[in-house]
Amino acid sequence: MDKFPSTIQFTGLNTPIRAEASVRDLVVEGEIPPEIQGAFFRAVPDPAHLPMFEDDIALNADGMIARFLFGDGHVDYDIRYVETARYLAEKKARKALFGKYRNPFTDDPSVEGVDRTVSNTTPIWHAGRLFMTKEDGRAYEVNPHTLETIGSWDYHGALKSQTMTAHARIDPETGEMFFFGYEADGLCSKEISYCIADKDGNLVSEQWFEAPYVSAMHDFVITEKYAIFPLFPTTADLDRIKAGGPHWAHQQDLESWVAVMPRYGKVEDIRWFKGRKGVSCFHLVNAFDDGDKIHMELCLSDTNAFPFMREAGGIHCDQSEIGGGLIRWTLDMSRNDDSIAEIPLGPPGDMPRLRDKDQGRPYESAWYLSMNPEGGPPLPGGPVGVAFNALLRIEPATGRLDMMPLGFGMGLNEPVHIPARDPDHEGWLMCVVDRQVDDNLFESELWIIDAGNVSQGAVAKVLLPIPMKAQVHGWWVPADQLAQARAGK
Ligand code: V55
Ligand code: FE
Repeated sequence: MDKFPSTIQFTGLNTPIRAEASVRDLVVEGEIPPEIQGAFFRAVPDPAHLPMFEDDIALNADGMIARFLFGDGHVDYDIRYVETARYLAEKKARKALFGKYRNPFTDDPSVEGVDRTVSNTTPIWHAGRLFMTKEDGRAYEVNPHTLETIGSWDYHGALKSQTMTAHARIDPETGEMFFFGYEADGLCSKEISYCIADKDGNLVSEQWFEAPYVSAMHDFVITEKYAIFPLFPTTADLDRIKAGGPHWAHQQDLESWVAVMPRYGKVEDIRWFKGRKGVSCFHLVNAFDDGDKIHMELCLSDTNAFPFMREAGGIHCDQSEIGGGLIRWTLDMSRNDDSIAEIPLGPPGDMPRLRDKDQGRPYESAWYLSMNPEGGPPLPGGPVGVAFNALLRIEPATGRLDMMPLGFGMGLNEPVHIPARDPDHEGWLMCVVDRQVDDNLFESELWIIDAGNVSQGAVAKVLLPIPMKAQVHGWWVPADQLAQARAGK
């Protein structure tokens, strides 16, 4: 291959940029609220080399860690590759050696046994350390000050699971981090690990249980009482993978499941609830206890949102035809049946953002990305292939919905939430907004939005002088926590 493929996975907002860069003193339009002091870390998949296969996908690209650093009226930007074992092996060879997404049988034989995770999904901050995560492997620790990679993270040798989710949940009161890993002991294993790290970052619990099928378990939720693991029927098959095929295929006629256990309990006490057939969900907003009931809010769709996961399962439909919405599932722990009650809360969308303090608790509002019916055709890019063009604020208890619609030719990436000092103020959201200016040419800005008043639009915009490739997830770290960080000391 002598050029990047001309598919959606490598064009539009997915156009490889590959530049490690630093820009100081970005130009700001409007006034950044002075209480915004800290770092907005972003995970950006960007292939360092031409891929081995023409049909490669954005989820398979090397992870870059980007940071917008806010302090004393200045905003600086940095982006660096996460130097995974895979990145370093390919850097040395000056070409791709790892083949298809999550298929080691397509790799160059020279890298057999080398950790093939790409750390491209979520920057996670816990106990003064920054991690870059990808659900097919362990996290990599990154120095939050220099963005240098420190190395693969195994909790000082304590972690047995070979994988760790990109969606950990941190309890706002105890400071514990709850997480899991699927395919915990190898490719296509049904083993799921469930782990707790204490507020100081020590692994204090790791238990394993078996899934009914190997599922692409992207996210999970906690409440004050429970840990809750939803499984949707996008499944892996070792024979298919050995034959060089795709890791995942969606199965429209298979049930979804929800595994529930006391969050400090034993995996032997797991109760399984049965969900609708064929549905798919990558992200949940939150979950909380309500007496004996558990409510959980999911960005649910009728089928898998990723075209290549649908097509591998023989499902052919247009992206715009997929139904779904923000849905509440309720499980009744006092009843002796495995059914799930369901009510709609909002229009289809994804990339939800919750205030950190609301994790696992009843909450008044949250935000997610959706489509503006008047925004014109969506910008091409991102892992699914189309960018969202509206930001929604929802109040699950009242049903109130507010929208920040974007105009024609614009798209946005997942926001982070920054709490305000004033307890009556909902805080701020910050997200990169892209605008198409020419054929395959985009300009981006970082928008700061009043979280309680999204329909008003941005209160300040940071102008970005270099192109931004589509982000996956982000994380906000306040300045005082950064200053106390261990790494780099
Ligand atoms: C997702 C993202 C991934 C992945 C699997 O958003 C699922 C869903 C960025 O990588 O590998
Ligand atoms: Fe995700």
